[in-house]
Amino acid sequence: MTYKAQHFELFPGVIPKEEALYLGARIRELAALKIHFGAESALDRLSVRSEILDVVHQCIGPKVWSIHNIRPQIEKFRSNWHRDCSNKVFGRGRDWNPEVEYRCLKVIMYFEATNEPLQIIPGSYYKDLNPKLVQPGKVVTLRANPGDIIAFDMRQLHRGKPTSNAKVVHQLSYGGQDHHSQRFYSYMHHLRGFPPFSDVHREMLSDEGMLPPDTDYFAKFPKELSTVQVPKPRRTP
Ligand SMILES: O=C(O)CCC(=O)C(=O)O
Repeated sequence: MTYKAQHFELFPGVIPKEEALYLGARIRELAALKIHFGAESALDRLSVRSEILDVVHQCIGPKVWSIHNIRPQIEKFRSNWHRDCSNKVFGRGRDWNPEVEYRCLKVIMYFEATNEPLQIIPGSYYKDLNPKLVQPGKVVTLRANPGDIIAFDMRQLHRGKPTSNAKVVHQLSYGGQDHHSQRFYSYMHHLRGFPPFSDVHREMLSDEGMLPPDTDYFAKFPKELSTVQVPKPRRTP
């Protein structure tokens, strides 16, 4: 089924497997040297890579901003069920207004993956589903290989599944050029303290018309602060 139908989709072979494995190895090398992954501009370039943008446009339409990237991760463990959107509690906040299309998209790029690295609860982008009460048969488990992408609506409940070897992933977030994206961008960068895009990265995004404004959304709409939960600032964003 397509993204349009279910608000998530696995896109196989978006970048060639050899390239994915090369980038995965490079990420491991940098991690071993304790070098910040931001130093690797090949990863920043993925944000504007045409094959990845084709996927993004298929899912959420043509005019998008790049709203956040999480540094590449090397991990093996399960994460808890969660939503990535800024209004994490179902029905609370503007992310849940059914009259305004929600177009914030998480893209997980797999460089190395074994088994089935991600689970999603379909329908949780519009239904108040409690993961503890969802029947196991209603959970979708996705398999991904190096070079594959899993893209999903940020409101969908999802969790990383443990894999036999550590998976190496890079998470990219995109959104329509609208207030949902401004809110998410501001939630991550102004409230949660993730660093801004580097100058080189900003230039790349700007050239593609994909650089969001650096507006502090919550300074403009302070009442909406009551609809978001802000974890303690991260020490190593
Ligand atoms: O562990 C994973 O691969 C999923 C990560 C995830 O769910 C997240 O960071 O939002």
